[in-house]
Amino acid sequence: MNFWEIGFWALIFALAIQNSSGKKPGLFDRFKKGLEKTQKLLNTNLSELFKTNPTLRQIREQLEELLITADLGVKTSFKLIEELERKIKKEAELELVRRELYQIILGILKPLEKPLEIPPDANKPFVIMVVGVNGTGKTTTIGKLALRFKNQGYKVLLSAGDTFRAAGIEQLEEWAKRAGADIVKHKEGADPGAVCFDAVKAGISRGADVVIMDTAGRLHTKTPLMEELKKVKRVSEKALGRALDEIILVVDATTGQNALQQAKTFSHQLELTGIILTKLDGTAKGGIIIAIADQLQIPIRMVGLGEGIEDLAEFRAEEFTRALLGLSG
Ligand SMILES: Nc1nc2c(ncn2[C@@H]2O[C@H](COP(=O)(O)OP(=O)(O)OP(=O)(O)O)[C@@H](O)[C@H]2O)c(=O)[nH]1
Ligand SMILES: [Mg+2]
Repeated sequence: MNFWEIGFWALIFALAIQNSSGKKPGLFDRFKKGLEKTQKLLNTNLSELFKTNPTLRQIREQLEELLITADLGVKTSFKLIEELERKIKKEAELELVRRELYQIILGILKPLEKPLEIPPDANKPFVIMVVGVNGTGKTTTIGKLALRFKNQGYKVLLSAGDTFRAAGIEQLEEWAKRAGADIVKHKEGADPGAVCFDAVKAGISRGADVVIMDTAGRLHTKTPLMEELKKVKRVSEKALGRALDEIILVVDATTGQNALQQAKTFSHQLELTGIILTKLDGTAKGGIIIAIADQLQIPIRMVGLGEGIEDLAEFRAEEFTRALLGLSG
């Protein structure tokens, strides 16, 4: 081989290695991994059941139990089964049940698929307020979103609006550093409205593309939190001179039906534009997303699939439902 041939083959080899090792897993694979527990719960039990040549009634009973255990909630589970019964009248095979379930679940989720993006014609800065009860993953999700927007080429500014929890400000600062975003903060105990007012003003004067506001997360049953959040919203809108672009509720999938309750309460109090569901990776209760979508019709924007900064995926109904039901990608 001459010099050029060696060079050519070395290049091909290098490209092949880069392709095989540097390729990020696709959305379906990420959902598949994240939804492993819920998928196993549904599929292992269904497969076992079908080995016994079950009657339609047995299928119905077992499926009812499984869907409720996967946290679809009684109402949504019944609705699913009723629809399934309309389609499958005589003999049911496992594959047929799974395919029909896929279509029914997709019918619920697809209309609510709306990943969180900054529209090309958005006013600058695009302002996102993040709310939710304590510990659901708001601050972590803001860090993940900051990186996502940063990677899309946007200038990102974070607002340390959780002045209530000790170390809440430092935690957001840490995420800002990791994501390469700017931050506006006051001291612990400061008025969160004032922090967010300053952050929006800073976003305008510094030419930020997006401002993401963290907020405190005491229990949603306490009125003062809702009142405080409404005030933060009012004050930020005053600074912005228009309505906020997004008010996103973060709910923790591992809390199952509580997550549904939180979504109900928050949507009554604030004009939510969407939900981000976190901690799908650690739970067999991934079905909660279907219950929320079915009963509240609030768009599902993103899902959290781990604690790392990259562990945030846009919600896509087809990939999600396939992964949930153990169908191939
Ligand atoms: N496994 C997993 N853990 C997550 C995810 N998102 C957040 N967490 C973890 O959940 C815990 C709480 O996250 P935070 O971001 O502090 O939650 P928060 O809503 O800001 O909490 P408060 O500020 O106390 O209201 C942390 O340990 C996070 O690492 C996720 O998608 N998957
Ligand atoms: Mg927080």
